Amino acid sequence: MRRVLVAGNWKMHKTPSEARVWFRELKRLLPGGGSLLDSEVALLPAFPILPYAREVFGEGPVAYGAQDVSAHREGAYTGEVSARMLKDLGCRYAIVGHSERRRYHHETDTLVREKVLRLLEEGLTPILCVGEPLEVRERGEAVPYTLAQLEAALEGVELAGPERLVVAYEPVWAIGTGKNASPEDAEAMHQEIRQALARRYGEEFAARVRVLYGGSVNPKNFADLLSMPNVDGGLVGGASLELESFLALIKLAG
Ligand code: G2H
Repeated sequence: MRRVLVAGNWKMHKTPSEARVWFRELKRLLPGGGSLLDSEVALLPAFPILPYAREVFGEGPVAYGAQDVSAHREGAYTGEVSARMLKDLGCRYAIVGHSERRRYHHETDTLVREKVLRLLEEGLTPILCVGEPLEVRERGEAVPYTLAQLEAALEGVELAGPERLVVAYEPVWAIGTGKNASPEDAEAMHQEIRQALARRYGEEFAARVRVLYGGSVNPKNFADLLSMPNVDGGLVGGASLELESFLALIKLAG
């Protein structure tokens, strides 16, 4: 019912020239250039790389998108990139609310919600990141903390369909640390997220929204995570940077 999504969040890695070579190689190595996969593959590189993603992948099966978007539509906002610009570049997705943005750029739930709205207005699908820091998990408050982020980002947000939203559960303590959540812990949180989506959008709708896991996904732990009924793919950082490991993840996703 839900197509597995393997999304590579490159963060601030690779130059445009490096990425262009990498994209061509990926396309060459994917079965049918990606058209023969059951899963969906998406690449989320830094903004200056996006024109090369369009050049190589165009409107083909490999999707691409951005790691962030402005909360504003247009105007005097130096350094910002609008959803309209991303749409013009052919982006299907953009990450919002990644914990690195929340932490280093002080992004609030209110801002994250505005970004979700800007993306939806332009027909892009937000990959909405939620997840708790270690101290919150240790206090036993991971679920309410994560669901509060989810609820705040989706407050009053109407979705034209379940494919218009992807949620990524990324426990902060698992990001780039080599320490992933256990498949059971991930599944428990994904169930909570889906139930919260069901309360807001209805059971049937929520059953079709993809919920990804993110945080130290690698070819060794991905199969176990994917075997969980509510884990619909991965938002992958480090392991998406090398062709070999990214291809291995895609193979596991089918
Ligand atoms: C979590 C993830 C990608 P990594 O941030 O969103 O990165 O797989 O390196 O933990």
